[in-house]
Amino acid sequence: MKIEAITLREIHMPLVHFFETSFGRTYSRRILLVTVHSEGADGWGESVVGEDPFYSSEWIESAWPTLMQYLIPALLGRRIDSARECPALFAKVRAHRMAKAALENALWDAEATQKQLPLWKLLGGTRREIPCGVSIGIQDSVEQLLEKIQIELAAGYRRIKIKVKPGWDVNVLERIRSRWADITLSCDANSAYTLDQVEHLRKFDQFNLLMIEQPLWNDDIYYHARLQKELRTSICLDESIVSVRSAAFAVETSACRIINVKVGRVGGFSEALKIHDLCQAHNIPVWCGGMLETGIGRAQNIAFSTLENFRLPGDVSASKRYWKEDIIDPEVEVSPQGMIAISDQPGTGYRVKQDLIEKLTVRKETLRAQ
Ligand code: OSB
Ligand code: MG
Repeated sequence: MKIEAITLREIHMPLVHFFETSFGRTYSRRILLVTVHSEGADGWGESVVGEDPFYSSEWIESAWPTLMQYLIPALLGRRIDSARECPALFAKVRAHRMAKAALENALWDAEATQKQLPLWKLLGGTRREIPCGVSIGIQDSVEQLLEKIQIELAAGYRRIKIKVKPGWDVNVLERIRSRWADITLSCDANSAYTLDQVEHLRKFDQFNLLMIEQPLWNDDIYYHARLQKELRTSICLDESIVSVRSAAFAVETSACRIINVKVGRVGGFSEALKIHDLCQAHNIPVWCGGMLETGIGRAQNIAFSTLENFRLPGDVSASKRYWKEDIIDPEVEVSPQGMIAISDQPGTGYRVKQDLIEKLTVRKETLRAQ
C-alpha cells in the first residue's frame, strides 16, 4: 500500500442521552477521525480520545498535534505491505496510544478493502455473531437507572454493566438485585476507590457480579493484585492495561481474572491482538470495551470481537443507543437475542456516510506525500 495522503478531521455529535462515569458527564462528543488515502482505497479510523484528559492523559487536543507532527509524517509517502508495520514506524513516539491506534486502524481498514477481505478475517476472527452487553452511566436517580435497565433487558442485551462511585454503588446494586436476582450484572468504577476502602468493596461480593471493573487507580496493577486476594468478585482491568507487557504483569500477579480490551487504549490492532493471544494462553477471558464510539470505531470493535477468546459480552451495542443518526450504513443493530451478526463484505461491512461526515466536520486537514 502506497500511503498517498492522510486526512485528519474533527466532527461533533451530540449523544442521545448524557453518559456519566465516576470522572464526569458527557453530553456531546468531539470525535477525531483519520482517513488514509492509498491507491484508490480509503481506510477509516476513529480515535477513542475524549474531550478531556480524564479517562486517560490523552485527549483530543493531544492526539491532533501528535498525529499531525509525528505519526502522519512517519507514514506519508511510504509503501507498506501490512498495517502490522505501523507500531515499528511509530515506536519513537512514547505512549500517545489513542492517537497511534486511530492511524494504525485506518490502515487495517484500507488493507482489508484492498485485499477484498472482511476485516474480521484479516484479524483472525472466527465468530459469525457476537454477544452484546450495555454500559449504563450514573443517572439522576435510581428509578431512572432501573427504567433504563428494564429497556435494555427488553431489547435483548446479555449483560448489564452499571457505573459506580462512592455514594452510587452498594445502595444501587441492592435495588437492582432485589428486582432482577439472576441477570448477568457487572459494575465499573473507573478508578473511584482506594485500597483503604477494601471493607466497603467487600460488600460488592454479596451481589454475585460477573466482575468489578477498574476499582483502583488508573495506572495501578500491584494494588489490584492485593485487592483481588481480598474479594470473591472477579476484578476486570480496563485503564491499567495499556500494552501486552502490562497485561502480562496483571496476569502473572493475579491482579485480575478478566481483561477489557479496548483497541484504542492499547495503541491499535497489532498490540490488541497480542493481548488477546496472551490472555487466551493464560485462560483469562477478554471482552471488547467501548468508548462511546461512532459507527466507524464500533464497526472495528465488532470485527475484533470475532476472535476466539472474546468469551464475554462486550460493550458493543447498537448505534441508536448513542446517536440520532450514525455515520455508517447500515447502522449497528442488535438482535432480540442480544447478538450482532457479522458481515461477509470486504472491510468492516459498513459503508461510511461521507456526506453526513462533511456536514458534521468542524476542522479538517489533509497532508499529502511530496
Ligand atoms: O470505562 O468502559 C469505560 C465510556 C467512556 C469512557 C470509559 C468507559 C466507557 C464506557 C462506555 O463504559 C462503553 C460504551 O461505549 O458503551
Ligand atoms: Mg471501563
